[in-house]
Amino acid sequence: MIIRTLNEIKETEREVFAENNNWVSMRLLLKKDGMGFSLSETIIFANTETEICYKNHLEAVYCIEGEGEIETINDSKVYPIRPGTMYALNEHDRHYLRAFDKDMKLVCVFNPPLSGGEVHQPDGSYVLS
Ligand code: 9YT
Repeated sequence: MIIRTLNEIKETEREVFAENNNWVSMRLLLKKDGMGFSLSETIIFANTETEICYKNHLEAVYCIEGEGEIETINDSKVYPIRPGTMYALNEHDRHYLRAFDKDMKLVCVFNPPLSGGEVHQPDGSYVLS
């Protein structure tokens, strides 16, 4: 059994900030934990826009606090994100993720799992490792 709290992983290698400071990800489960997926609590900071395209991963995201939106770049469709909303990037969808005027708190699952220190590359993806 693995038991882990946010308090324990704060200020460790499992607390990862975006290079542009748009978000912080608390990586509760990583590849080395052997679950076959990773699990993060991510704060998307208020009034930010992040371009993302996880070409090497599938990600499911569940919003528990704050409000924002996703805009898919291929077709310019906009989807509101608020507590209780889940989105799954099952087509490796390129998108903008925007948080409105409060921080947005998200629970994020990646398959394959993240290894640790991933931050977005210029194309919005994470390296597969
Ligand atoms: C929603 C999203 O992908 N945000 C970026 C951080 C990511 N959730 C992560 O690395 O945990």
